Amino acid sequence: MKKTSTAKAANAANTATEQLKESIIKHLHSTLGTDVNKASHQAWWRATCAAVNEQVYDGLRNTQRTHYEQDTRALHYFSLEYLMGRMFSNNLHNLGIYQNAKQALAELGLDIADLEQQEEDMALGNGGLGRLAACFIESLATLNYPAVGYGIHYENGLFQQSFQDGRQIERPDSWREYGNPWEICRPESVQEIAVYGYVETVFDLQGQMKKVWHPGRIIKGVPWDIPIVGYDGSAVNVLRLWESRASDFFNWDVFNSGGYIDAARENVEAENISKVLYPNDETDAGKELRLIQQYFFCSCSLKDIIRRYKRRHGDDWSHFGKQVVIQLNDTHPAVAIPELMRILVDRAEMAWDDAWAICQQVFAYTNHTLLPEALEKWPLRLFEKVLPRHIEIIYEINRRFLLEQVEMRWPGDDAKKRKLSIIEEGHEQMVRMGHLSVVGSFKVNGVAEIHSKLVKSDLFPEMVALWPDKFTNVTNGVTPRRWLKACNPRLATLLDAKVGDDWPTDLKKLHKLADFAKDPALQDNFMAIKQQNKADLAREIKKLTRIEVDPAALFDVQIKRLHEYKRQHLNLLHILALYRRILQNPDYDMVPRVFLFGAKAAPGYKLAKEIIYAINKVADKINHDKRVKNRIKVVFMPNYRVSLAEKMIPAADVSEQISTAGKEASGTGNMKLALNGAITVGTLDGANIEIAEEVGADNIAIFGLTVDEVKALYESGYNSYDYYHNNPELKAILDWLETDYFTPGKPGELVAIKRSLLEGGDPYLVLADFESYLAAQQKVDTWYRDKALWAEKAILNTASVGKFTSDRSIEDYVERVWQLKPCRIKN
Ligand code: GLG
Repeated sequence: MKKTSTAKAANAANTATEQLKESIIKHLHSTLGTDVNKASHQAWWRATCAAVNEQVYDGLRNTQRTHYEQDTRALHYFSLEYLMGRMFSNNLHNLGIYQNAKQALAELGLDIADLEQQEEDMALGNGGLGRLAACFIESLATLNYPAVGYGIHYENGLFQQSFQDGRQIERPDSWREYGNPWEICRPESVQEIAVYGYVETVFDLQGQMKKVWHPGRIIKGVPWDIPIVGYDGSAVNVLRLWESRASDFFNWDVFNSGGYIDAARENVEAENISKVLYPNDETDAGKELRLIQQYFFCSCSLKDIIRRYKRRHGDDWSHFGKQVVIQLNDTHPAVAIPELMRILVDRAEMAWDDAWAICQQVFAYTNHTLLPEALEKWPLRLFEKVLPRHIEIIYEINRRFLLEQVEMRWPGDDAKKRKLSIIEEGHEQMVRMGHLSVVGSFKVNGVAEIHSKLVKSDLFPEMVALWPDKFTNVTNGVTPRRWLKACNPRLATLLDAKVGDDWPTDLKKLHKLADFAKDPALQDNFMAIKQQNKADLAREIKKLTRIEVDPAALFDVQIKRLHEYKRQHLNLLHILALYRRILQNPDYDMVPRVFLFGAKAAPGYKLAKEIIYAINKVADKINHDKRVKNRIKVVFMPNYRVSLAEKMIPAADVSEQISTAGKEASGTGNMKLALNGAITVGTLDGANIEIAEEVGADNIAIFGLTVDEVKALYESGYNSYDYYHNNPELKAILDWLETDYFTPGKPGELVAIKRSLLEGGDPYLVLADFESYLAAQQKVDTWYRDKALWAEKAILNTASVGKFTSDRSIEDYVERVWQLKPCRIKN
């Protein structure tokens, strides 16, 4: 019985492989217009994508039809960023045809790994916020929730990074220069939006006052759809990204009056809107183009949602709030709130209160950071110029809020009004997008327990007093399909055998592994896989940097955007301490370590770039110093991005999560690394706290000040010089940076770091945490010497982090915010 069913399965797989092979060749001929004899890897890759798309599109049609027939309530995720990475292997895995494709390609004489490398990363995001959006839309499809992701179809994603003499060089990232096989242009769903101009007050025949906006410019939004394939043959949802173009209608006017050149110029200006992603992470851009980007995609998306709603409900708005929920990914899309009000009040001629009631059913807001420099504020003058009607609407939202909420609660308290007003007073008036988001949303969430608590206590305490039920937490998560199954196939296969193959959709199942954590056989298998992954990465390191590293060494990984609060320079100080100890004691006993960094610095963030430079210079010195005898290697991997993360994470032994407590809202790299069996060296910050709860204190190296201690230290007056003078090792290291030891003939080149830590006041308490950090690293060193002990800890990390699947995050959102129902897709 068993035998025949296995035979049947094998037959089915054979047929699937055969069909795929035929389809690939068909597409090589008819889509790519080339032949097996002369096709490049690029052509084979594209032909394979086209073959895969046949199945993707089936799912897409079925999903769209089912959603329409059942008139489902749907989530609309509004995000200025989606950090998708590559789609190829994920689509294959999620369709359940990875092995078939691998086999089909092998029979055609091709290695699937070579084809995977053909795809450019879709890097339409900066870091955690954009990658979270990507994980979420994948989980939504997997869990069969009706959902659309909305964003911008940037022509250039996050810049490509290289190093020249250790310094970061940025180059544009034209990811779709030769087209992208995963996207579908939908000219039938083009939208037009307006900006600039002026507002006229008119009176209708009944004497009713009306506001009429006469726009200064019309811009066309062209939608590109990226199908998002759920795991295990579930739904195929859509990520809809808007590209800006000059409006045909507008151009003709100028053209007819003889202004061909002017028309061409306006064309360029319109197209600039979706030209480039702002490369800032955790800082506010505050630029006119950025505001227009935000408004452009929000307005296009709202019109798209309304068009779809009207197809079913016509002008009856009474179901809108039941059918539509919009999640604002940070404040970036907050302008959607006044835009929906404008559409309802000015266009649909709805009474203000009715329109506001709808808004308050529709919007929810996720806060991703407490850093003041990231909280968006727009100069009122600029807002007025770009969106003259919206600023009036914001005034009215604010007037009612201050009158009906703030004044009722704190009568006569002008200080409260000043603090809570959406308009900030001062020498330049500003629109506070965080305030607007809270006032306009029915739910506000932070992204980890501690962060959500701080959002309430430190960021919006008065808003909490007004609306205690509005605030909630949803701890972030990551998709185990990409971040384990696809990126770490060796470990995935082991897990299939040990806990069953349904862990990708039920990550808590990994907990079964904990029972075998002490089993020498499992330990051997687990660590052998880690070893192979490290050997693969070592080859990649050699290829990218020409540096040779020993896969037997401990791989210590810090991968994330470069930012002072993330403290890559604390990591550097540890490296320098070890190096100095080796120079002072040639026999210094330490576990050989490879320190791996991956990070892009915002092009305008000077100190971040100095930190990259310093790490590269120190790396160069240490890697060539014979006295080190390979006990330390330092590698800064160029152009860190999703596809590089997929190679680094499976090979990590240690995960560096060392932000100043209270600064990292959650982190998600911490989750990916622990899931792949890395041991965290981390502060009690963001989701590290929850990771520590899950894996247990013995399986994580926690160090440093807590959030409360950080606050107390700031309040008592932190003086970093105290640490400098009291710790001779620390002092020696910082002084070292001032010499020309790492930059021969050019003393002082690395002094920026020392300056910021001393004269600069050390805003992120690097020196305060230095000693405790080194102690934690010493502990890790000791653990690593005991192979069985280390294996047990690594296994327990993988076993214990089931909570951090993005499926759980999505279920939390559904329950606490979105109130959606899953929808089974009919074939
Ligand atoms: C933020 C935070 C991260 C968080 C991510 C996703 O800094 O801590 O994990 O969003 O919520 N701006 C970010 O990347």
